[in-house]
Amino acid sequence: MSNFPKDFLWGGAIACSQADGAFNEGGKGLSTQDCRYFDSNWDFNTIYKKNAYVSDMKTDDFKKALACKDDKDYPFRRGIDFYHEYPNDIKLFKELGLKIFRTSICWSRIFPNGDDDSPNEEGLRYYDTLFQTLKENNIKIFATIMHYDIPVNLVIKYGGWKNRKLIELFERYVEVLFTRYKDIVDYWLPFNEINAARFAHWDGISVIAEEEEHLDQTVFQSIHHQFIANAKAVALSKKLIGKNNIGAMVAAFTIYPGTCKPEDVMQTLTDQRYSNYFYFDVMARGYYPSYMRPLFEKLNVHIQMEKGDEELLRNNTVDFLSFSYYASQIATVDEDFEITTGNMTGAVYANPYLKKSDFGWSLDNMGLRITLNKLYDRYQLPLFVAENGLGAFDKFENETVRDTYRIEYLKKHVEAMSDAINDGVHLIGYTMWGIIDIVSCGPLTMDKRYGVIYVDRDNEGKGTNKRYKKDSFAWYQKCIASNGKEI
Ligand code: BGP
Repeated sequence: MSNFPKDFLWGGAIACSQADGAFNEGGKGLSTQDCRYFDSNWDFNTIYKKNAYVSDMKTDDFKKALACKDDKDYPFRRGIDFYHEYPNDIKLFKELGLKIFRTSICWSRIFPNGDDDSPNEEGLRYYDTLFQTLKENNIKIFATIMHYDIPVNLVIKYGGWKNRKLIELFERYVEVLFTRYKDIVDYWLPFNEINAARFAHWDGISVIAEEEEHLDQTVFQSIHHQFIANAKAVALSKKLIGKNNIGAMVAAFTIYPGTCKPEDVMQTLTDQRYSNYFYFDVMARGYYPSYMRPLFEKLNVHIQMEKGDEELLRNNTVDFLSFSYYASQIATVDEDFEITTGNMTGAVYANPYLKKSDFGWSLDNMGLRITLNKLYDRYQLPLFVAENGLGAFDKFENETVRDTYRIEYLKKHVEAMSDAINDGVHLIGYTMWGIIDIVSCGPLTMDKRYGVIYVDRDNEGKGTNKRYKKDSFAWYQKCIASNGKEI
């Protein structure tokens, strides 16, 4: 039994920094994600077990990256060469039957230094042809405007998102995109996982944590700048587009109380507020929630607001909410649960009732149904699952991958969405994360694969770079063709 509406948007998602490559082509400037260093000699057991977020940039590593002109130690500089391969990849997406494709636009392709007097026409032409090719294949476009990567010059010259100047520069960037692509892009996301700032500082706000005297102040002030930038993007969309298609996105941390002890239930509410609701509240309700005051006092954080900020937030809330969902976690005040990992978090309590992925993430399809219901109850806005998928070690044999484990995961999460729709949730779409294998965000490896399409490329970038269909390709193709009935 499937409850999906007939116009449900079945899709797939990638991020330009993890897929495009061509880091120094087409007039592109170096971006912050091009500077994330990778060493094949690292102890990957530790990295995977701790989800050691190898992204939190260090001063020396940044200097080294700026001096390096090749992609050997920088996997995001090569990705899977989507920049050149996309015409063939889109043919595969078409064969899959995708209704919508989510990718991000690379700020440093459009403004190589972020503060250039005028945009880079060659960068715009790349997106002209990419978006045109998607449209010719009858695939809608879900564009993320900033998915962790900004021009490195904005870090060197301004210090990243802690500098309020980035609001103005982001607004210029958004205005160019809305003017050029308002008739071809169907859904816009100004920021990917705007709550990343607290967990992955380099990815979220392009700040080098070790250089910050008062990191909490920097984090929340930077997030404020992104809230204002988001509101300005909403205001611009009303002026230039008028289609109510601007969304917010948060990495959903679905949290359960470790026990029925009331203190654990209160801890769960607090954690859920601080890690998720805070971000959606500001962008969907238009003001800072009062429950943040105790946290700001505890962390000695004082948000510097400028005249007009509060009004801007109140008058420019988003049209839909989206989130990434991979796993759930636990909150508890004193029970000693086993420690495991999760998206962006190096250590979370493991749920004794749930199995874990190859990378320690707690597999919980019911958590997706719960998240959808809780968000819809709270905001009564259309919802979009912008990321969901299973990162796993795939075994490539006879030109395919027998990924029954991924089919199992996806089947259960499709059922969870169907149940949520039956519960009354207004769910408009689903873009499976890593529809094609790309460089993973945390560990920077190809080994951690999400795709229904395999890419023959290893962690060092070696391989034919050819694409192959995994067993999950045919499964997803049938799921889409039957609108979620045949899974
Ligand atoms: C999210 C990011 C994506 C993606 C995903 C999976 O936080 O928005 O970019 O990478 O995490 O994480 P990973 O690739 O580390 O498994």
